[in-house]
Amino acid sequence: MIFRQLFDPQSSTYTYLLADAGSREAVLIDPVFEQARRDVALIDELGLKLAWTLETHVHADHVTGAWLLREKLGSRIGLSALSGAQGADKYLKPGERVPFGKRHVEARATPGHTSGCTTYVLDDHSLAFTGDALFIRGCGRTDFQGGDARTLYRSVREQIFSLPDRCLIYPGHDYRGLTVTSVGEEKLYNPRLAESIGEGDFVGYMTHLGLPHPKQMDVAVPANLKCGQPAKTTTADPDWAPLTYTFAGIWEVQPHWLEEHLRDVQIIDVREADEFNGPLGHVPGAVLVPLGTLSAGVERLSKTKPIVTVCRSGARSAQATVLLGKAGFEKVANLSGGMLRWRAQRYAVDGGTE
Ligand SMILES: N[C@@H](CCC(=O)N[C@@H](CS)C(=O)NCC(=O)O)C(=O)O
Ligand SMILES: [Fe+2]
Repeated sequence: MIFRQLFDPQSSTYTYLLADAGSREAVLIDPVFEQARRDVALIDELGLKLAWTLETHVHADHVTGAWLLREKLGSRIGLSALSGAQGADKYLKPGERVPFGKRHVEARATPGHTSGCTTYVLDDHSLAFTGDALFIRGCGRTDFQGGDARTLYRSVREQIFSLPDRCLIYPGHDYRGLTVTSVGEEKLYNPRLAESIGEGDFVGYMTHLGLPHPKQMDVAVPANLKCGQPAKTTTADPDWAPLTYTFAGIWEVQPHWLEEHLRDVQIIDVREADEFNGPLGHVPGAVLVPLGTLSAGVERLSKTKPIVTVCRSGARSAQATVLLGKAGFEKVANLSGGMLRWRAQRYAVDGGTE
C-alpha cells in the first residue's frame, strides 16, 4: 500500500492518496480544486494511475478537485447517492466497495454533518477516512446542509466506533495541525463524543457552537453540487512552452524544447562566474546572473519575454524560479536537469571543454 496525507492550508483540508503498490491503481479522497496540479504531479512522480476521486461529502468550505482531475487524468468520481450532487460516475450506497488494484475501501454512511457524509474504511480496517463526521478530538458542525446532531452521534457510535480500537482515523480537516488519531483514542478522549458522553449532552454541545458560516460557502456548495465543475472552463496552466509541474512546486522545461527556442526566451544562468566559464560551458545566449545577485538584478530582465533559469544540476535554478515568481515574473521555468543533462544529451554549448 502507498499512502500519503496532503494538506490545503487555505481551507485546512486533508486530501488522501491511497494506492495499490502492485497495480499502481490509486484513489484520492477529498481533492481540493486549487491543489489539483500538485496532486497530478505527485501521482505522476509516484508512477500511479488515478482510478477514483472520492468525496466524503459536499464540502462547504472549498471546491473539490474531482472534476478537474477527471479532465486531467480520466479518473472517475464517486460519492454518496444521498449527496445530491450531479455529474458523478458512481453514486455509492452504504457498504459499497470501491476497488483499486487488489485493495478496496468500503463506503460507510455517516450522516450528521451533512446528509450524504461518507466514511471510507480500508479493506483491512487499519485506516478510516471520516471526512467531517469525526475530527481529532472534535467533529464537524451540524448546523447546515442537512446536518443533525442526533444523527451524527449515532453515525459515529455505530459506524466508526464499531471499528477496531487500533484503526487509525484520518479526518477531513484539522484546524490545529494535528494529523491522525485512532478509534481507541477518540472513544476515550473526544470531548464531544467519547464513550462516556450521552446523546443529550452531545446535542446540547452542538446546538451552542455558534460558528460563523465558512467564508467560501456560497461559492463552494453550488460548485460541489456539480462535482467541482467551474462555471467557465479556465485552465490557468502556462502555455508559452510545454511545461511540466513538479510535486516540489516548480515549472520545468525540457532541454529539447529550449534548444529549439533559444532566441524566444531569456536564458538566465544562476551559477558562479567560474562555473559559467568552466568546463561544462553554458547554453548559447545565456546571461550570467549568479543566484546571490538575482534579487538585485531583476530590474535588468524583461517581464514579457519568458525566462528559463539554468544551473549545474537544476537545483539552484529551481530556487531562482521561486525568487523570480515572487518578484512578479509570470513566465518562468527551470531547465530540467541543468547543464549536466544539457551536456549529457549533447546540445550545443558556448565555452566549455569536450
Ligand atoms: N473558518 C472556516 C470554517 C470552516 C468550517 O465551518 N468547517 C466545518 C467543516 S466544513 C466544520 O465543521 N468546522 C468545525 C469547527 O470549526 O469546529 C472557513 O471559513 O472555511
Ligand atoms: Fe464539511
